Amino acid sequence: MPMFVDESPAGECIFCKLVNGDIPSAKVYEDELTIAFMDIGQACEGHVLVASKRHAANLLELTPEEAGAAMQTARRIAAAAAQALEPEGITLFQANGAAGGQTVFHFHLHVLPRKAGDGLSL
Ligand code: DGP
Repeated sequence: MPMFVDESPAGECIFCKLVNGDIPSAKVYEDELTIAFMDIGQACEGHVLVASKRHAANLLELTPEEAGAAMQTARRIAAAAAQALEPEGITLFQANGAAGGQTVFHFHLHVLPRKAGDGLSL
């Protein structure tokens, strides 16, 4: 039983379409379990999403292996951003369920390179 409502099950899910290459994305990394691509909204320069390849609505539906792989990928992206963009900080953000601020119901986490006073509110 899912913990929160999955408002975009696998067949209709935009990130599943993106993983399958049915819609375009600016992909920056992929491995067996995860994919990383530029967020369409670019809340800040270098805003990347790390998603599970398998459709899992949120963090609670990931296997421990997928959760570990997602964090490894986030670390890779953060390291690349630190080198390429020289941010002053990096925020990881991850929402679960509509009430938790999630708008795409396929597990992903945000990697946000930050500058002091950038005005980004999460
Ligand atoms: P959240 O609100 O945490 O569920 O984040 C969803 C993010 O997904 C939001 O920052 C915008 C992004 N997004 C939505 N649709 C697309 C898309 O088609 N392509 C890309 N690259 N990002 C998308």
